[in-house]
Amino acid sequence: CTINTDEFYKVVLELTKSCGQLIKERTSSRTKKIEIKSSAIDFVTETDQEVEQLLVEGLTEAFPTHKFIGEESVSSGAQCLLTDAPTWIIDPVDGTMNFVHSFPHSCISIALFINKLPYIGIIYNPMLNQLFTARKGMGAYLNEEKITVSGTKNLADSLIMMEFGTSRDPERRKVILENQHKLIPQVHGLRALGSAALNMAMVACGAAEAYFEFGIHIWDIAAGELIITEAGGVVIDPAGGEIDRLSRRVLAASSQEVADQLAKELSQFYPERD
Ligand code: LIP
Repeated sequence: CTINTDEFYKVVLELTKSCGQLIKERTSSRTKKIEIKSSAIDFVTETDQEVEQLLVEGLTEAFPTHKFIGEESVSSGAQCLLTDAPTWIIDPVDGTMNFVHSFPHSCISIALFINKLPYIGIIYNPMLNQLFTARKGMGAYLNEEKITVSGTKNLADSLIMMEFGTSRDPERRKVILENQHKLIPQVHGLRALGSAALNMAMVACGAAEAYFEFGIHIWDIAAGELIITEAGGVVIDPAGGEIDRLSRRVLAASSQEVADQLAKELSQFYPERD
């Protein structure tokens, strides 16, 4: 049977928009309260925590049986468990380092999974007023205008998004540098917005051809996956083959062809699973 997500979508969209205003108001403040998480360059701010709490409270009030995987709840000890139950997967501020520096590329990333599959995906950057939305089988949108991937089929014609991550692990750094070294002479260019979700949104709207990263978590990519696939792109494992959402690895692209060509070039890194 088909699942009607109208009410879920209506509620989450309102909550996301109002939490976005909070992020926007706070972004230029020079006195953000910052704490360190997994490494000296992995931060959480009081805004991350507050936004996650507001989203979880609002959604729980509307849908008391729904489950959650939230970045900040998991880092304070909650389990990262994806079951068949309707589950909201939340990154309250994706691009926290950008937010800390008032670099205007941070967003709320929120997705609803049911039976372990994405049904709703929203990525909202309130600083630049970019609202990316998708619902299963209903297409992808930027500020209510339909978007599609660029359709590029050659790696040589591609703009590639990649990241430096929030870990200073030397092995990971080596792989990142190897991949830059290999790709620079083969593609149009490399970019890093500092937010997995916004990198994926760029692929979805045809502004970039691919994005890959090792070390992300399911909350960084959950909404982006649906937005990209609804826009006509693909999301796979960086070594090729099906995405494993808890493996902390992702490759998203404007076409299967670009995805396969990129996967073949990449040096691989396998972080510890979630
Ligand atoms: C960040 C990602 C970014 C990645 C960082 C981090 P956060 O999410 O969006 O792409 O490089 O490792 O995971 O911590 O700002 O929500």
